[in-house]
Amino acid sequence: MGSVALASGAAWVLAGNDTGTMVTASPRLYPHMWSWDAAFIMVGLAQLDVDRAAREMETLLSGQWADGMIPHIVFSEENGYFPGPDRWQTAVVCEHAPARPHTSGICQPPVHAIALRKIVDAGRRRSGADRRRAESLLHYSWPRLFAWQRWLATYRDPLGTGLIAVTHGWESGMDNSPRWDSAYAAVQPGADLPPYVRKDLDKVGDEGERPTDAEYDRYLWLIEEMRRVGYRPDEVVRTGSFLVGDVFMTALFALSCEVLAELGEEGGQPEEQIAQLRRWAARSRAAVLDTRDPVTGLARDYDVRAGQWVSTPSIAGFAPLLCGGLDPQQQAEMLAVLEGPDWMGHPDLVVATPPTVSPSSPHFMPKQYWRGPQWPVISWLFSWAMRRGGMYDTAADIRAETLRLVSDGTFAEYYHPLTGAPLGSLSQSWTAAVVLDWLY
Ligand code: 2M8
Repeated sequence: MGSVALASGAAWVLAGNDTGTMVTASPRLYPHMWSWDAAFIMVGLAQLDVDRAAREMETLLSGQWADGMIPHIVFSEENGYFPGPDRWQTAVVCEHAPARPHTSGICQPPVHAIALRKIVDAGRRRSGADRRRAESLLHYSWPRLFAWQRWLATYRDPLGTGLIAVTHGWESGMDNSPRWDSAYAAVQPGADLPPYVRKDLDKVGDEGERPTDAEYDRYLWLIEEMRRVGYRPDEVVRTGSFLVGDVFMTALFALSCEVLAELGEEGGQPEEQIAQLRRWAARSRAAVLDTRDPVTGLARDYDVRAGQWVSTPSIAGFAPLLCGGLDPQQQAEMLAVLEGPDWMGHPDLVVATPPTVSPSSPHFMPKQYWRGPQWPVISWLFSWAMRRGGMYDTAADIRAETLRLVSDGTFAEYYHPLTGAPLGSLSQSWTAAVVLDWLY
């Protein structure tokens, strides 16, 4: 499929998934708004329609909790996803959760400042109404995104080092990555876990592309623990069975603090808050660099409950390339590993983009969700951050190769790295959105 057809196909996917106030993450599997999906969707919408992109941000922020957390799901009126509002019961047990819209009670990676950057830039490139809309969105969103970053800095830095922790694998966005296997192994679902029925399995081509039932029991048990402490962020961190310093999330936190600080300078926001964002960014960037494995040089997660590093290699190992901070020599070395034969340069890959797990690793499962497939949205994120960090060649290569991967026009959630077959949900909004950004 050529670029023009691909761009129209991508716009068509976003229009098809648009309920009017939200573009759902996908038509059947994910009929709601997911926090980080929404940010990438805004990046795509900004190229098509600044006002529509701005409304997407407003919908997301309508679900923001009173304490600043942006929840990982803002629910639509659809009933096709489990766990839905009845299971989460956030507004029933937590005073910070909005009564409407219904939301989940955990968060996802903070990439929303990147979306705001994209909408503001798109508005400023145009004139009149678009520019005014973007400037007023900046004014409206900035304090809210500041509150979101502050929530993470306040509640999710259990070690006090700037390493941002997740309390559920879903918060990382990489649900069943082998990064979380050891931490999940220690989660014992209680005998009183209320029964449930999954709704995801009949919505993908092959059940083997989704997490297992044993994994789902743990996902649901962690939610049950949180519900029982009323989703109070300090209690969740103090008592939950799962607490891992997530190096990928931390890098995105640092990056977003910087981007938000820049937007704040342009938009005349309070100097003290801008300075605070820069302090958080510096601290978390340093925390990311401190996680590097002395042998492989790759960044690692830290299991706070077990008190140990998680050395399972995954795409998150390249987190320093997202937030910067490496010296030129170290950066060149890390890029060489990423582009080398264990990762993007692996001879069996159909396209040279980062797989979520190295094909050389014993953990690699080529069609299983976050255990090996290539995710166009992750490629976009690396490409965007690399351009920002001056790694132009790799950024351009990743863009070109991902566009080759998605040229089948299915806009799949993820792709089989060894065959290029589309996997998971088709017509996945964030895939379409990042393609649009690249083609405009
Ligand atoms: C996937 O996660 C959800 C749970 O949040 C699921 O499997 O039901 C992940 O890929 C996540 O990163 C993504 O935001 C979400 C919606 O696309 O789906």
